[in-house]
Amino acid sequence: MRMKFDILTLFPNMFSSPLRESILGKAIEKGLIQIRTVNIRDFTSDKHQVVDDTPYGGGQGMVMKVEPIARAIESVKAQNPSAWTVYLTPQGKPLHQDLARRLSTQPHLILLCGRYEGVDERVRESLVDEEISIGDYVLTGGELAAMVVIDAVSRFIPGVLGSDRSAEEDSFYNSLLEYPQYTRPPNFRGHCVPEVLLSGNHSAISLWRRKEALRQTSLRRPDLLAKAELTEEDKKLLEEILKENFN
Ligand code: 4FV
Repeated sequence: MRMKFDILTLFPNMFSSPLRESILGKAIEKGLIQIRTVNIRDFTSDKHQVVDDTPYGGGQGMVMKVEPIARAIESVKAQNPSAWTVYLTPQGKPLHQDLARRLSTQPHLILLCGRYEGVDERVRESLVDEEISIGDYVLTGGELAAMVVIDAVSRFIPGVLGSDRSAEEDSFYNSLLEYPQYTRPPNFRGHCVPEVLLSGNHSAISLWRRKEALRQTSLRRPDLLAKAELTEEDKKLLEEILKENFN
């Protein structure tokens, strides 16, 4: 399974290094993912290569023109009509692990990066399949959001995380936060690693990890706990945690 990402942007150089390092860099070398940038300015038709204009009705800032974006999307879809087009915008669906997993089933994603006040509404009406937001804040451009999507989605591609690992084990898997992680030294300035983790008793270790994942989630993201499918054992562990909180 190979996944293709075509990134429509006015700043293709932003993608030169971040996606070439570490796990994603290796995934590209192994041909597991392919990342191409498409410069929207190359699809202007005037000699000044104008990509933005003032908003009808007045107001501050500039709006990205529809024609260059339409031609850019159509140039990619001419090679693959089934490519799925995503516009990164604060008005989009919040990105979360399940959405990233779903997007990873698409063999070819077109990621449209906005700039200025955003794109002409007719782009969203007729050229975009889905809108995604990486968070409730305003960026100067959609490029960083596109990188976040590529990173989160690529982790679901078999072989990207390395043979033994799968994104299925991650945080947010069945929507609990990760349990605490430790490594050598066993004692750092008097702060010791929990005994159970040094015990080699794997059932005790996984029970401890489940309990700590529940504790972290109840403390930091009770909203996630409300959505999690909890087993009877989980509920017993949560009672213990609540008792411990009051002792
Ligand atoms: C954004 C976000 C985001 C809005 C105006 C680009 C900027 C500018 N994209 N999640 N948050 N985009 O802030 O995806 O055009």
